[in-house]
Amino acid sequence: MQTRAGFVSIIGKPNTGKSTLLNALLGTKLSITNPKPQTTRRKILGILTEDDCQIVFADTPGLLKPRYMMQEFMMDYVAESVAESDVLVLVSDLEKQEPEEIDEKLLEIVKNFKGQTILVLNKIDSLSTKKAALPMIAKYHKMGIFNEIVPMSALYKDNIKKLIQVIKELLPESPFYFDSDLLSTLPERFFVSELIRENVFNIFADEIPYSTEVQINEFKERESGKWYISADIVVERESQKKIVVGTDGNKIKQIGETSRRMIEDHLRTNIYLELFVKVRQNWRNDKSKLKNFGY
Ligand SMILES: Nc1nc2c(ncn2[C@@H]2O[C@H](COP(=O)(O)OP(=O)(O)OP(=O)(O)O)[C@@H](O)[C@H]2O)c(=O)[nH]1
Ligand SMILES: [Mg+2]
Repeated sequence: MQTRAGFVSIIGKPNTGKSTLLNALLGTKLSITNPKPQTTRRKILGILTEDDCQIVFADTPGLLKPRYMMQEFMMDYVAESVAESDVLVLVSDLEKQEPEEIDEKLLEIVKNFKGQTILVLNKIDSLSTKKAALPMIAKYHKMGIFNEIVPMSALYKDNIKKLIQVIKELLPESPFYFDSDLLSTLPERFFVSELIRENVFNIFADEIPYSTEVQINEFKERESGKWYISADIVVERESQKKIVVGTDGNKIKQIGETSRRMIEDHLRTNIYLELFVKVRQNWRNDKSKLKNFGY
């Protein structure tokens, strides 16, 4: 059987719904999502395999102008992902109008891209009628830089099948790159650390989510059959550590409880989770600390 396969990068500004889209495409939660921008920090690979086709998606951090080193690393992931893609999916949010400058930068990436390009106009559910998306569709159609434009809602999976069909048709004929039962090439401990980080995003406002990284120390099966996971929640300053621990440890307890349930759901097994809060001064701007975190 002649098969199609290829690499597809999902790019766009922060908070446009890229990770929600990846999860909707795969029908499972792989990438963490949050109403706060800059949730995704790395390239999250997710593989969709059907009988005659394999689509290797990469969810990427939202495009921004870097203000510190971690954001520079984040933008490196975007560039690297785009460079190795056959198809680009640019996700734009119908709900918001965002700064012109970044728009230009994204359009520049699309214009310079050698492969096929799709514009996803996401969050159509937030418009009063679907027709309200027509002027946007017309505007981008006129630009002539997209092979396809797909208005949709990643959150409600509206038009998701159509998007998969469109991607399939743009993929080159090729053998599969990965085993057909593989969902991602990232290790389980990465997904576990992300679930804990998602809870930090859920629980804290302001700077804490942006100053936090999660590192898994141990991930092993005990004789009892229960998995033991120990992780560090790393912040940048002592004052932040106090906030994350909370009064009498109430916040860290809350993070532990919700994370444990989400990890158990994800791994489909019972776990014992131990969390520690650590301070690594100014880690977001420290190359060796970032490298140590795997950036
Ligand atoms: N109404 C609506 N909300 C959506 C839709 N898709 C995503 N969202 C919401 O938009 C917010 C951001 O979603 P994410 O998937 O985290 O966005 P992202 O583009 O990955 O964001 P970064 O990783 O920060 O760049 C979340 O609150 C989502 O629930 C949609 O189709 N409709
Ligand atoms: Mg994301």
